[in-house]
Order: sequence, then C-alpha cells, then structure tokens
Amino acid sequence: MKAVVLAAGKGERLRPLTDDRPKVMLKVANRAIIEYVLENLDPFVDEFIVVVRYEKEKLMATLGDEFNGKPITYVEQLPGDGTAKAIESAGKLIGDEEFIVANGDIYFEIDGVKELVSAFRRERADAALLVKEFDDLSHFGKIEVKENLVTAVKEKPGRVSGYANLGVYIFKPDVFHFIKKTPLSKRGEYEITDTLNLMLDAGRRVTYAVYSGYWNDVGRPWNMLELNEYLLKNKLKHSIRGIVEEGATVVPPVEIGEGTVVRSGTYIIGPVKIGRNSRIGPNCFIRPYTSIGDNCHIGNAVEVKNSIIMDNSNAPHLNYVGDSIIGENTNLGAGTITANLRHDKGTIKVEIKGKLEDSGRRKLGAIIGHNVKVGINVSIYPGRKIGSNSFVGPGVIVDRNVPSGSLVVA
Ligand code: TTP
Repeated sequence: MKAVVLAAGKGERLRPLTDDRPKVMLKVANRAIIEYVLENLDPFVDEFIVVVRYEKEKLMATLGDEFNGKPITYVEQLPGDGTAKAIESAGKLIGDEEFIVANGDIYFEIDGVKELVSAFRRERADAALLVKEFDDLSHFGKIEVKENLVTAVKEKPGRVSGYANLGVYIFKPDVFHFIKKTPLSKRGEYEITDTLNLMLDAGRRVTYAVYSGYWNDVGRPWNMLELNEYLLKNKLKHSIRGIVEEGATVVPPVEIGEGTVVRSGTYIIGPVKIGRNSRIGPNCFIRPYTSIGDNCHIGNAVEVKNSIIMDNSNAPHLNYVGDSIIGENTNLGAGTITANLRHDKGTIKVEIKGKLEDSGRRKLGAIIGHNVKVGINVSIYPGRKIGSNSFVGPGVIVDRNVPSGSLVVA
C-alpha cells in the first residue's frame, strides 16, 4: 500500500515560524513534524508520496528520497487549494490499489493506523476515516455515524460533542472520480470532507475507526508546545552522548546529543532533549519540557522552561525563556526576558492570521522566528511574535507583534 502525505499548505497560522519553510518541517522535540507521520505510517506502506508546493525545495532537500529505506516520491500540488486538490495531485502515482492519506502536520500513533486498516478491510469499505471523540467540535469536521458506517461529514458544527475527523484516511482509486466533482468550499478550497459527502450521496461504504491515543493538529504555535511536552513526557529515553562536566546536575530523563558539552554548575531537570554540538552553561537552569536543537548556546545565568529552541540559536547570558518557541539562527541579547504570565492570570491571546485567538493557556511566552537578532535587555510580553529576519534593538519592550523583516529600536 502507498501513503500520500499532504504537505503543500502554507501554514499561515504558524507564522513567523513558517515564513521560509513548510510547517511540516518545523522541529518539535528536535524532529520534523512530518517525520513522526512517516514513522507511524511506515509499518503499513511500501512507498511514500509527499504532496508539496509552498517552499517545496527546502522540504525535499531536508527529507531526501527515502525514509526508513522506503522511497519517497514528491509530487507538486495541482493549481487550486485544499486537501482534495492535494490528494488529486497524487492520482497518477496511485495505480489500482487502496492507499492511505494523512495530513503531514498532525501527530498520531501506529495504533490509530492499525485500527483504520482493519476497519477498512473488515467492512469491505470504499473509504475509511480515523476519528476521535471530543467535547467541543467547533474547530473540527464532525463525523456522523450509524453502526459501523459514516452517514455524514459536517464542517465546523459548533460547540457540540462527537467524533472529529483526524485527517487520516484510506481510499480506493475510485475517490478521484468524486474529487473531480468536488465543488469549491466557502473558504475557497477543494476539501476532502466535501468529497466524502459526495461519496456518501452516491452510496459508497465509508467506515471509521475510533482512535483513543494522543493526537495533535499542529496548526498554531501553542500546539507545538503541547506536542513537545507530550513527546518529552512519553517518548524520551535518558541518553547522554555528549560531555557532562563534573559539578553539573542532570536529573533523568535527559537526552544529550554527541558533541554537546554541559558545563559545571548547570542544573537540568528532565524531561529535556538537547541536540548535537551545543554548549550548555556554565551555571544555567534548564527545566522540564525543553527541547534545544543542534549548535545552540545556552549560557551563564540563563533559565529555560517548557520551550523549543531550534538549531543554531542562542540564549547566551542572563536570559529567561519560558513557554516560548525560538526559531533557527536566532540570538537573544544579554538580559533579554520573555514574560509568560499575565498579571491578571488570564489566558494568553495570540494574533493568528490577523485575529486574536485565545490559546487557552495561562502560560505562554514569545514566538520568535528565524534569523532574528534581539538586543540586550529586551522585554517581550506574553504571546507576542517577533517575525523572521528582524532586528530588535537594545532595551525595546515588545508589547506588540513585530512583523518579519523589521528593525525596531527603543
Ligand atoms: P491546513 O492546516 O488546513 O492548511 P495549511 O497547512 O495551509 O495551514 P494554515 O491554515 O495555517 O495556512 O492543511 C491541512 C493539511 O493539508 C496539511 O497537512 C497541509 C495540507 N494541505 C495541502 O497539502 N494543500 C493545500 O492546499 C492545503 C490547504 C492543505
């Protein structure tokens, strides 16, 4: 069986982290999101087809031509937006067999795929969907069912409970016939949920499997922090490949990559993951649920908690980084602090595609893009974004978002 992985989206809700790369390439717990997808599909398939468009060269160069020894073929999305259009783009490579489809930006585990494949076979179905029960489906497609079959798919049905569509499917090549007939949706996309309704209208057997494991749709920055926390809490194995100097304390589980040096006086409380060739300390404090990439420098008197710091980035002197995401090649000046809590203890709102959205979190720090230089003694308000390729001068108080490519001085 082949797997079609959808990775052509622009990931606008994850700006500025997606300013220069597809969202599936963003690393959570030091691994690209799409790699978790491929890994969990791997036992069921012999080939991957990845549908690309936005910043495709970067993804292709990073992911390469194979995964776990199985070939990856890239196909460019046909003109037009939406998941149905993305699946249609893989049509020529599919042949006569059924195939799995998964969004490339979600996290799910093998058990879900196992259940999905067995439901599809047991029901001799034309299509199968992975679903999960949620109390509030306002952000989801609702899957209505009767016994073992799906009866309807309703987009964003409001604050009702029920089964949500998780973005993992099995189709027969017959789906392409219905994709061709799928109309443009209200948001201007060709959506696979509309295709499914056309299939149901035509009497096709669409079944489902209920997934009880962990799932995350990594659409917004705080979803990356949630997934990071889940992965470190549940998947991390204590492993020290670098050097931990005498006088440093490492409370397991902590993963430290080759070439990384943890200097004396550093205190690390796991779960924490640190990549290769990074310099940690002396005298810094790294608290649980922190991922630090390759070639990073976390220096003297720096505290980091519950954060993602991507490759080649530095918090070198007297910094506090809490509940934050820092992109690649970014440097924080001495004394720069992220605030992660409002004084009124309210939940933190973040601007997503021009609208304020409630993250639902009491603690959320900064979201800083790639290639950013932050000067000394900069204070960043909770939930604020600093766009990629920006320069924030010394002493600036970042109380509003900084667009990408900006120069901000006090
Ligand atoms: P979305 O998360 O709905 O879209 P997006 O990736 O463009 O993100 P945003 O809304 O933040 O801009 O996409 C769901 C999945 O489908 C995801 O894996 C990307 C993929 N996709 C495509 O491959 N092609 C497309 O045209 C669209 C819209 C999505």
